[in-house]
Formats: sequence, C-alpha cells, structure tokens
Amino acid sequence: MDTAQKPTAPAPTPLTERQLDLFAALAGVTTALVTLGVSAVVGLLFGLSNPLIAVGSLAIDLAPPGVKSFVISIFGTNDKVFIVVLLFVLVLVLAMGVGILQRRLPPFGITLFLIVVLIAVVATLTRANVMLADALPTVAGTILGLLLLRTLMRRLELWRQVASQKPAKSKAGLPLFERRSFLQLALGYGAAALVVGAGAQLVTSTSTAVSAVRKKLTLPKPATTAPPIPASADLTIPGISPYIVPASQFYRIDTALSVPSVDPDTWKLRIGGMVEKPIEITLAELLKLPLEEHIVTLTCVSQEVGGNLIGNALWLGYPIRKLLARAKPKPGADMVLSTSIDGFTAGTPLAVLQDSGTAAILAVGMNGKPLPVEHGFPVRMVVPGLYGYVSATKWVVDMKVTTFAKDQGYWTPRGWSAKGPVKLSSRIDTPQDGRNLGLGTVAIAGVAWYQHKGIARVQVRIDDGTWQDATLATVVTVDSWLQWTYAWAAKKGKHTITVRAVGSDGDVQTAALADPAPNGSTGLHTIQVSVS
Ligand SMILES: Nc1nc2c(c(=O)[nH]1)N[C@H]1C(S)=C(S)[C@@H](COP(=O)(O)O)O[C@H]1N2
Ligand SMILES: [Mo]
Repeated sequence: MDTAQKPTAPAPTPLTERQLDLFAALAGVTTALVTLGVSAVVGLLFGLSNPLIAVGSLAIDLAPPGVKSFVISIFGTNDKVFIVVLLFVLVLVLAMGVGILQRRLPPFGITLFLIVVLIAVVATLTRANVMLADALPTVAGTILGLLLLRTLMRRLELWRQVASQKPAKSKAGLPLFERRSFLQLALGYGAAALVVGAGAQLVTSTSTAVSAVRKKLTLPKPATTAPPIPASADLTIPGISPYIVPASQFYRIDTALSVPSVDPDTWKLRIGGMVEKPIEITLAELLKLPLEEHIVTLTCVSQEVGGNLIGNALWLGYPIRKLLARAKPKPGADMVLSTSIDGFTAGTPLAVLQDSGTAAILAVGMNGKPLPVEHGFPVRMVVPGLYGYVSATKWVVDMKVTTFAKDQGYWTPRGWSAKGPVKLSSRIDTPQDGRNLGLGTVAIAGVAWYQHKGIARVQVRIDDGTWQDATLATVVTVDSWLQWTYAWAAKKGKHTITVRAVGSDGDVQTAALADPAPNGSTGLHTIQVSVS
C-alpha cells in the first residue's frame, strides 16, 4: 500500500431527495439568520425597530389572557426571554419550510418568506410610537436574505446536477467543489449572521445610550422629604424583606419585550382630553417644580397569596393632582387614561388622582436615583392603593382625562377589572415553607399591607390554635407595607403557620381563596415547617 499516493476523488454519488431537502432547509435557515442579523444591525445603527421584537410584542398584545398568565406563572419575570426564544425557534422552523418549498415548488418558498416578512412589517408599523422608517431594518434584511437565498438555491442545484452525472462524464473532484461551494456559503453566512445579529441584539437590549444619559442626570433635592425611617421600622430579622427594597431586587412587570429607551431631552408629557386647557410639560420643567418624596409600596394584581410581585421604595416626584389642576378637568370626566411610550395604557379614577390625601405622583426618582430604565425612566406614575396595572404607567408620555364609559386600560379587555384597589394582605417571609427548624424560639416574620388605610394588627396562628397578635414594626406611612414578627416557642413535630392582617378600618383579611384575575388574589398565606 502506498500511503503517499494522492487519493483519487470519490466518484460523485447523486443526492437523494432527503439530502436535497436537508440542504434546502439549511439554505432557508441561513437566509433567515442573515435577514434577522442584517435587521438587527440596521436597527441598532439607526435606532429603529427590530422585526423579532416587534412580532414578539404584537404576539404579547394578541395573546389570550389565559396563555399570558400561564407563561408568567411558569417563567415568572423571565417570560420575555422565553417568548423571544420561542419566536426564534418558530422562525427557524418556518425558514426550513421556505428552503424546502423553494426547491420543490418555486416560487412558493419565496412567497412564504415574503408573507412572514409582511407580518413582521405590519407588526412593526402597528407598534406604538413608530415611523415608516421603522420598517427599514426588515426591508434591508429581506433584500439581502432574498439575494442569498437565490445564490444558495443555484449552488445547490449545480451540486445536484453535477452529482447526478455519470462518473464517466464528470470531471474528477467536481462534486466536492460544488458541495464545498454551497456548504461554505450556507454555514459561513449563517454562523456570521448569528454572531453579528445576536451581538447587535444584545447591545440594543442593554440600551446603552439611555443608560449613559440616565447616569448623568442629577435629581433636584426634594422640596418635601419623606418622613425619616426609624430603625424600628426595619426589623432586620434574617429572611424578612427589607423595608425599602433596592431597585435591583424590585419586581418588574410589563408588556415590553425590549425596555423602551426614552430620551429625557425630548420627553414630554401631554395632559389632554376632557380638560379646559391641555398642557405639555418637559422633563426640565418637571424637575424645576417642588418635588416630593413618598414611600409607597407597589403591588401587581397578579400577586398570588404569598407571592413576591410587591416592593416598597422611596419615590421622588410631583403630585399629579397639581398638573391636573392646571389642565382643569371638565365636569363628567371620571378617569385618566395614561399611556406609555410603548402603547401600554392604564385607567385610573380621576378622583384618586385629584385627592389631596393621596400621594399620586409623576415619579422621576426611585431610592435616591433617577428611575432605572426598566422601572420607567425618565418618568412613571406611582399611585398608592391601586394595583400597578391601573395606575403605575412606566415611560408615561400622555394622560387623557376621559370616562370609564368611553375608555379602557390595556388589561381591561383582557379579563381584568377596570378598577383595581389593592386588597388587604399579608405574607410570611421567614421561616420559608418546608423548612426544618430546631427546637426553641423561632422568629416568624413578614410584611402586611393595606395601602392608604393602614394595618391595625397582624395575627399568627399555629396549627389550629387561636390567633395571636404579632409585634408590629413602627409605621412610617400607611402607603407602605409594614413588617411584623412573632416569637414562636416551637415544639417538636410538623406545624402549619398562617398569617392574617386586620385593617385600621376593622376589616379582617379574608381566608376565602380568590385567583389574581380579575382584581387581585385573596386568601391567607400558610406555610408548613417541621421542628426537631
Ligand atoms: N409601560 C408600562 N407600564 C406599566 C406596565 C406595563 O406593562 N407597561 N405594567 C404595570 C404593572 S401591571 C405593574 S404591576 C407595574 C410594575 O412596576 P415595576 O415593574 O416598576 O415593579 O408597572 C405598571 N406599569
Ligand atoms: Mo401588575
């Protein structure tokens, strides 16, 4: 055997139909990756919409309420990553179809491709706050994608033809060359597009430009400060929620697939609708007004009994009632429909926003810093006593004075009540459910809230015992949650611990179970522990 002998080119073997389908599918996937990659880069360069995000956002808006709560319940606040991944996989499957169809039944592959693109363009242009130019990234990606698809299909066909020739007729090595020519292009462009596109997407989603502007913004000193937080308001029991939740740990809920980046220099809030004098205010103007600090707990209506879609923060802002007073609502109005730059809306009772006893503010600061981008930078609403979905519009740009009869907030047609006052509730933070504890005194502790009204008492029940009063932390404001603790002399065995709160109006937290939909869960938070 002569190992130095040059290997002869293998005789070309004809490609089977299955192989041809496989390579056509590969061509389709490469086409999709290049289309998306080019769109992502063009979108990043010009600050325009991205088709994947646009379709995802449209899907979120169109999803039936059941699907949405299902996704949220499984993936929690990571539901956004899940949606993007799901959509990406769907696009790749469609792309395989495009390739196969284009080989077998041209031009139906391209037809399918263009239908998907059309959906993306429609999704893009029907998003809030878009211009015609927002279709540009998709169009640019589509043109390059189509050119590539045509080239790939030609090379595949060439490979097929050459490979099916009788060995005698074909030049030695040709099939190898044709194969390489197709595969290099398909795999090379696919991989490059994937890397570049993912990179562009990553840069876009971290919205560096706005973050940089945000870091430079300095908030004015409050004209009215929040009451000081005495040490006795924060029990600092291991495992209890901190009285003020750091922004980095604060729950986040919104329909925004990519966090809206709002330029504070061009941000404006319009107040119009049923008013005598529509007004507009810029951020510079807002920051010159005497700002107030308020400690307010924010809760999501999707909060399950014992859940963690709740947080307490120190907000800095300007009372909404004072801006409304300038605009002068007309008689007959009973709602303010606030709109976010991303199209989300909330319907808040006008009376709540006009009430001088309610700290409803247009917030610019959270815990001493400008609002984090994902919590509504530069300006959001904070209204104590109402669930976020009817009051806490982030990235707010418009307030329309109107009526509940005429207008609806985002979630109302999706199965949630038009009005959403926060319900009296309480939660055990420590010990955690299912824990094994040692004998002796155990500090059971947690939080309770009855916003705007205040908590009178928190009571703990061990197994079927009587309700025992817990010790309450010092009340700073009725608009925030209140910590509580109960020293339990733990006895051996398995135990059930239940908590309930009593409001300052005498209302006792109900044990009756209710789902979050349509206007907030009820029931008592109960945990099981074993003591040994
Ligand atoms: N623009 C916008 N604002 C929004 C929402 C949204 O989806 N979009 N969700 C609301 C809901 S349901 C809640 S509970 C609060 C949550 O605010 P956070 O993310 O700062 O905790 O924001 C509210 N404001
Ligand atoms: Mo919410």
